[in-house]
Amino acid sequence: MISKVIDLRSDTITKPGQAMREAIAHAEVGDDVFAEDATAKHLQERVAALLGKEAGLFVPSGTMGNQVSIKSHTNPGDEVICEKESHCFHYEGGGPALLSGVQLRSLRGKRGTITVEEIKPALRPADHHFPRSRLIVLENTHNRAGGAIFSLETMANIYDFAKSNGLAVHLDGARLWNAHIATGIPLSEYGKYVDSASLCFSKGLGAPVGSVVVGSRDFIDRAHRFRKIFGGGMRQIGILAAACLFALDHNLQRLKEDHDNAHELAGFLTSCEGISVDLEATQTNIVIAHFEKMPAAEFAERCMKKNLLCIPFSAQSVRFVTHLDVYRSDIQEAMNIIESIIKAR
Ligand code: TLP
Repeated sequence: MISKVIDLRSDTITKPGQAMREAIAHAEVGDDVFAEDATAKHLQERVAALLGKEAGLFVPSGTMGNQVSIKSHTNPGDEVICEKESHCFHYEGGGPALLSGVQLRSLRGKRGTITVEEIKPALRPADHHFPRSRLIVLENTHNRAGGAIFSLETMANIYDFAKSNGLAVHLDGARLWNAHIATGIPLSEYGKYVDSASLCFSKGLGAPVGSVVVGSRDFIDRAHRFRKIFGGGMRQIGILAAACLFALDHNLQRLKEDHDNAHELAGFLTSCEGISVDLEATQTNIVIAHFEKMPAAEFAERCMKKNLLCIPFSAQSVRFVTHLDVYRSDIQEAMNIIESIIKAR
């Protein structure tokens, strides 16, 4: 018998089930470049309302969501403050330099969080020698910090500081849904302390494609133009937006299961000799395990041979992500596999 592959590489790997495919099949569509796609409009309005913002814009990916936002907030030569481990700094191919002509000022945070105390000294003086500090990008939940949640209070302090210093705040909220479910804090509360946010549907919510950027009407007008320029103006996108609407209706509340599964796995991993996990950072669906004795690549390779997939995240750390195609029984099996690998060494 071929055993199931337990794929914990990312929550992006989920496949749409039958009911989501039905929703896609029945979507009302139109040419979205002519703003005629009713399903996309509905999704954009709904996400904007959830975040308490005036308008929303469907984009094909989280990366494009961040990049059109950075472009819409800045001018070439500006400086953007972000956290050292943030997605826009690490994983977006140098997009801010390439597409917006801005330089990133990355600050060493703690568990993905930066504070006003850390941002203050990084602010550039108003002097023509310096770039213009223009934008702060936050990430909630924080991918490389193991799904850690950025506290609302810290976000509020940063927003106040940004407003008194003429800066905008963008939130990479690819997994803000997870922060919302884990804390019970309404999305609209998070929305209060940012000028724009990008939320993904292709991660924990399980849709095949799509993110929505939200902000003021003016901001979304600018973002719309840059989406077109970046090649993200698409036509009958209602078939994608329908999957996102389905995901909102059916897959949001269940994120708690993913968080419980991640906690179960994290607890087990810390009990293994030579493995540690920052349990305080493990607040949602991501677990980053640090290996004292085995290179991460070797561990991931051994797991793969036993049909357990995970991603080496650095030389000594591995990332596991739980999602809707992973059940508690799979987590149990994953723990058995990991135990056997550790014992065999
Ligand atoms: N993250 C992916 C990889 O790129 C690492 C993953 O598997 O986690 N913001 C955050 C916080 C993200 O984690 C990601 C994707 C994105 C933005 C970009 O989203 P996409 O992949 O839709 O461009």
